[in-house]
Amino acid sequence: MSTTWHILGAGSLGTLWATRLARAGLPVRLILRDQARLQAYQAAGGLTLVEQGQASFHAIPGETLDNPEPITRLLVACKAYDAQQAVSQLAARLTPDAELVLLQNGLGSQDAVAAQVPQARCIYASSTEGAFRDGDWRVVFAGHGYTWLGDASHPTAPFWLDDLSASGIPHEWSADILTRLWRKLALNCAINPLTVLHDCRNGGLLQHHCEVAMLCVELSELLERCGQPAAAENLQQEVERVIQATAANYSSMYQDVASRRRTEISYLLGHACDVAARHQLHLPNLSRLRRLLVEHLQQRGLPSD
Ligand code: NAD
Ligand code: KPL
Repeated sequence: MSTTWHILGAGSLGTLWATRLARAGLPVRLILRDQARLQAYQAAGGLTLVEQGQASFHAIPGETLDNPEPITRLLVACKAYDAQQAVSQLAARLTPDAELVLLQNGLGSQDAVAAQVPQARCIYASSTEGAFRDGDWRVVFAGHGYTWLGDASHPTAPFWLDDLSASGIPHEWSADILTRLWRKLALNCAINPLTVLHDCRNGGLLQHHCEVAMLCVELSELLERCGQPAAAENLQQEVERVIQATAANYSSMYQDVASRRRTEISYLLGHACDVAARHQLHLPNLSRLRRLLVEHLQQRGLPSD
């Protein structure tokens, strides 16, 4: 009998995982915030996955955070700023051998979650898949990608990666997950805030080559200082490649600001600046970028943390 996948965070990525796992015949349960959300979900009867224009319906059972059933496998698919609090609400339900998969972008939230549940194994993930919701309980699979998973303190891959293979979720066990997360964080720091401040698509940054280059120099210095030299290798080249390859896209931070959603700034640029300060590293361009971004968010009445 397969272990049930509990999914915490019925948003874009959580429902993208839930529907694919359920489609493969695996047991899945969605954890909703409260009784009102559960009732709304039950009225819909399940989740709809839209993939290449084709919609499929999945009647996945739902429950609230305070359901008494124990949890052995938990996919945490909340935003970085919600993950710690959401997991704390479930801590008492985790079995002694519980395993958590943390899908949050950036860094900082994963360690906070792991400290909250020291008895559980926390597996960190970094994903380049893309999904968005086009209605309540509907998810559109927008960008095929890859998910790397790893556990910096325990190199053995869990046996349940087979569930991901069976579900068609492209993935790889990574021995250097922190390097991957730092590299993605650096890419996001070099691109996303500038797209917000210059009000442009990623490709618009081709007009701001020097600004991008100066950020890459400082980000590389930071990565080297905090023990991640591999994440610093050819960073500027990679940033330029991503800007070219995604020139027509708006960055995720740009989209958050445009839709007046809270950004994950504290786990991206904020985390980079905080770690630099801890290492007494003076990075003037990165600090200025953070200050300008915070001002920009505050002027628009958006949270700046
Ligand atoms: P989302 O906002 O669509 O979904 C998060 C969900 O968590 C929401 O439904 C929210 O209501 C729920 N939630 C928050 N607190 C909760 C609580 N206490 N109890 C129950 N539910 C709670 O976010 P998303 O786009 O799926 O992103 C999740 C994470 O994955 C982020 O860190 C994001 O950066 C990362 N990510 C997203 C994508 C993507 O394409 N969407 C791609 C790669 C990485
Ligand atoms: O991941 C991204 C994002 O928009 O969050 C890219 C496309 C790499 C830009 O930083």
